[in-house]
Amino acid sequence: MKKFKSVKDVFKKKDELIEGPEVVIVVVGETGSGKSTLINTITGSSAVKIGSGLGSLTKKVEAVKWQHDGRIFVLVDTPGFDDTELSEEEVFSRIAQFLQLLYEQRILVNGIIYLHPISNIRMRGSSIQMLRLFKQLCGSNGLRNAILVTTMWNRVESKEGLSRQKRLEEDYWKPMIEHGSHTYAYRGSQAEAHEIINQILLNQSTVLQIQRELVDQKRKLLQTEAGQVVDADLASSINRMQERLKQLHNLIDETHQDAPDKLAESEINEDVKEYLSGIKTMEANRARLDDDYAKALHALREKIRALSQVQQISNTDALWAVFGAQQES
Ligand SMILES: Nc1nc2c(ncn2[C@@H]2O[C@H](COP(=O)(O)OP(=O)(O)O)[C@@H](O)[C@H]2O)c(=O)[nH]1
Ligand SMILES: [Mg+2]
Repeated sequence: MKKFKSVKDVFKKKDELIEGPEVVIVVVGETGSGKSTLINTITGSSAVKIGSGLGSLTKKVEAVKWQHDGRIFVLVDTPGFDDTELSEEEVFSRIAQFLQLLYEQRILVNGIIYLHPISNIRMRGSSIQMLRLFKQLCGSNGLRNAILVTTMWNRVESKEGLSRQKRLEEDYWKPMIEHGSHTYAYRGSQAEAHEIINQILLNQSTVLQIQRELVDQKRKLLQTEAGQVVDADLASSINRMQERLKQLHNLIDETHQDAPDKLAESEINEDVKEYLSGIKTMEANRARLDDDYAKALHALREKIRALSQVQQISNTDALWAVFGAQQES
């Protein structure tokens, strides 16, 4: 006689992290680093739009389904943290929403690709910041599934590129490599893009640190390690603006004492107004971030639920659909 499963077994089954049928690969990196191009090269299509170099194109987290070698891949395009229109916290929030919804459905991430243009002459402050955020998104376990990929090799002299790559590996990327991240110098061919995919297929799929924090530990967005990085950024931007405001006030005093100049004074006053309103907006955004995140997440969950009911598809397929997954084969 077939025995019923014990309650414990049923629960174990439910909570078990099973490797889904899809291989999930998330692509991140600064705007213009070639994220969308890489995804299109992998799939051999033009599923995602490529930037012209002015401003950024991918505003949303965008999933592309791709069938290859009898497997289904989901390649996830993301906006850069340095987006021209979206704030860093908004981009972070959108990526976190996607990752949270993914893990709520117990879908694990197989690989996370971090793109860095080798054509960048120096590591800019924003690149260092982005790297810091990336490390905290992944956490030390997740970093094993990260591939740090340099792009834009045809924009640098080979020798120079190699010396920059060496510098990255020995310096900025070192802690990540020590945690098991791989590196790849990507010169743009499809064969190389598929090598990156093959490297990812060797990974055991993983839960990223931010997913554990948001879902298992029920932390608020700003209380996650990555959230703390973003919050510190926000705080320092506000500080910088307040410093500038102080300087403007001093300037007004000086202008007033030296030679009262109404025109100069009113111009400075305009600047003061601008800074004040900028500071106010940033402070309000910072205070609202956790609530906005919860609201956006709730709306997305509802959307997924409704779509799965209406179209009679699984929650997972509805999740892909909500994030715009188009089928590329
Ligand atoms: N030279 C060179 N250009 C690239 C490479 N990858 C992308 N591009 C170009 O860089 C620009 C930005 O690429 P895109 O994929 O939209 O970057 P994203 O913002 O990270 O998605 C586009 O004009 C691409 O054609 C590359 O490996 N080498
Ligand atoms: Mg893009």
